[in-house]
This record gives sequence, C-alpha cells and structure tokens, in this order.
Amino acid sequence: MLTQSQLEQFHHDGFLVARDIVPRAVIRDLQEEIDQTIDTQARALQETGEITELHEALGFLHRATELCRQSPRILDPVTNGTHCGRAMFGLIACSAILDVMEQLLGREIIASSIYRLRPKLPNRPEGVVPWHQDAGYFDTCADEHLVPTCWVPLMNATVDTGCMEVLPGCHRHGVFRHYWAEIKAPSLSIHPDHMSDVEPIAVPAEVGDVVLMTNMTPHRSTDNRSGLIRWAADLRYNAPQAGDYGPGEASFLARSRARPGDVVTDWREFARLRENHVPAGDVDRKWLKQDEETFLA
Ligand SMILES: O=C(O)CCC(=O)C(=O)O
Repeated sequence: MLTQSQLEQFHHDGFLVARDIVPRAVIRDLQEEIDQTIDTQARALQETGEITELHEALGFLHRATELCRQSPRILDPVTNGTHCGRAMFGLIACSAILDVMEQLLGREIIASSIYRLRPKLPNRPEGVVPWHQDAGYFDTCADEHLVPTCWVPLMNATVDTGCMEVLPGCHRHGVFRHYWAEIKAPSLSIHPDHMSDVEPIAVPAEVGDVVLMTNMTPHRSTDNRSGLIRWAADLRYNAPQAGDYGPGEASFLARSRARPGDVVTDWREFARLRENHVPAGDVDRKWLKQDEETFLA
C-alpha cells in the first residue's frame, strides 16, 4: 500500500517507485514461464533449421541474447502481446499491485488490454524506447482518466541496463504531439519541437519494486550497455469509466465490489479472453510518420 505522502508524490511528479511490493514468488514464476516459452520457441526454430545451438546451460539473463544471434524470432512469443500464461496472469492479478491500484482508481479495477513483456537485449537498437506518453498509443476516450502504468522489473534494472527515465511533472500538460519514428518498434515518439526541457530522471528499480507512471507521464528507456538482458513487464489498469482505449486486445475485470461474480480469477479464463478477442476497431488517435512530419531543426 502507498502512504499518503507517496500518493501525493505520485500525483505531483507523475511517477513513483513503490519499493518491494511484488512478492518474489510472483516474479520467479514469471521468469520461469518466460524461460519455458523461450525454450519451446528455440526447439521449434531448431526444427526448421533457424537455430542450431540451443544454449540450454544459459539462464534468464543471458540465453535469449545468444539465441537471438541465430534467429530474432526467438522473442516473438513473449514480445508480441500474446503471452497469456498462468504466471503472467499471476502478476497482473497480484493482490499487492491491485491494492495500490485501488488506492489510485477506486474499487472497480480493469486490468488493461495493453500489457507487454520487454526484454532489452544488450547493445541492440530495437530495445531503445524513445520519449513517449502511453496516452499517445491510446484512444482519446481515456485522456481525461487516470490509467496508471506499473512497470515491473523482472531483474534489478539499473541505468546501465536501460531502466526507465521520466520527465517529472510533465504529466500535467496533456498529450504532447507524437510521431512514428523510423526506428525499430515501439517507435511512437514525442515530436522534438514539442518536447519539454525538463531534466529527465532515471528510475532504477529492483525486483519487487513497481515504477508507477500516469498515462500522461513522458518516459523512455535508453540502450542496455550491460551484458545482461533487461527484463520488465509493463501493466496498466483503469477504472471502467476510462472506456476501451486499447480495443485491439482484451482487458478483464480484476477487482470489483459492484460485480464480484465477473472478476476473472482463473488464468485459463484470462487466456481464453485474450485468445478469443475480436478487435472492436482501431484507436481514434492518429499520428504522422517521420517522413510526413515537419521538424523545425
Ligand atoms: O520497458 C521499456 O523499456 C519501455 C516500457 C515503456 O515504454 C512503457 O511501458 O510504456
């Protein structure tokens, strides 16, 4: 749970590191599930000849780096948003996180349709995430609502590994102009001519911590100069009033006093919802691509 002063700090700065709130077992389960998923994918790619060496002796912080040298497809099942295993659900529905969300959102809590696992491999450009606000990706229906992002490190994320950086206080200025940069995904970037000159703050975080941000908080992550894979999960939550701001994927009711019978408590139901979801259209917010944009400098 957050203290009153932490709640005030979150609303004032647009971010907060909630220290040591996610049980280690929840993180460990997800690490194991990711290891298993990568192992399955490695064996499938071995069958097709794309991978010759399985690097079975390497663990969570190293194996995907070596496998990726043979086939970049190794990470597809964990990075494309389709991963919906038991441990993924265990993290999203973790009561320690939901308790904090209840403090921020009230008693009806939707686990957002938009969650991702993010492996940032050492010294690879596609891991670099430019300055953006999560609201830039969302339908405008959520603009007047708080949609907290919970950025959950799955290893100790330092500046060297490419932890989060935020622009404090800039969440009060609405949605900045963004454009689609010509870089490896995800590429939505705040337009440089509309960028704030507030000094960025790096936000190192350890296993158990949660970096909380608002949907309006500008944030980025730079390159990973360490030899380790920087693993994190980013989750989002909202009150029902925020609407369907991410119609491409399925959300679910994570906690409710009004409709307790509709709360999803079984990971298999979560997986069914994710797998059977039929997108209800696209987001209404549109940004220009880099070659269509005009830049001052
Ligand atoms: O994990 C990262 O490096 C970036 C995450 C991010 O930008 C987000 O959660 O919106």
